[in-house]
Amino acid sequence: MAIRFVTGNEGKVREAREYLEGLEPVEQIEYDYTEIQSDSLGEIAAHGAREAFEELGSDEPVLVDDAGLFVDALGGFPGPYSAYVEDTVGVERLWQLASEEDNRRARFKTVLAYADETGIETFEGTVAGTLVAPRGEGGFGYDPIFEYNGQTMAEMSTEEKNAISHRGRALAAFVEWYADREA
Ligand code: ITT
Ligand code: NA
Repeated sequence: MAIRFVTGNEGKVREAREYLEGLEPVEQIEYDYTEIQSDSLGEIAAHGAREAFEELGSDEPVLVDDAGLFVDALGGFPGPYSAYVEDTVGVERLWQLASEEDNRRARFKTVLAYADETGIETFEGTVAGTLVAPRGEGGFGYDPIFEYNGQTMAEMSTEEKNAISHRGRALAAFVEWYADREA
């Protein structure tokens, strides 16, 4: 059965489609679920998935992805506020802020929440990397400033990014659970 990925972000959809190819079709749905105020990406995603599944009707499962970039030297900023910071100050200026620090380590984290008529499950993925001056044309969001193993995520193909990224790891946990459940 098709999975409805509730997001306005086409980059997330591209990555999920690539990862879930051959398992289930992924359909993008734009539905403005309530993003509750919380420090926990898991709570935000689970709440959103439950609401979307209930409000959208039909028994097709839904997937919600709540992600954030956590900069070590900035106390985890922008974290759950990453979308807001990207829209306001932008990626380039976040890099400028981080470049003033000796410690340029950062983590990307995502929580996928899957909801169907039996309930909600969440899957988490994290990747640690280093912030650098922007490089690369691929990916989306903060990818040009996030380096892993010498390459920014914007320099990777979707497949390469999925192999190491927070989202790829969360998708791997999802697929493991999903395949077990179907068996
Ligand atoms: P939704 O409609 O799914 O909420 P969004 O882009 O608003 O889409 P989030 O609320 O999860 O997504 O915000 C996360 C922020 O982090 C946002 O600025 C994204 O562009 C960025 N982001 C998320 N995943 C990323 C990734 O894999 N690489 C780079 N930036 C990412
Ligand atoms: Na969002």
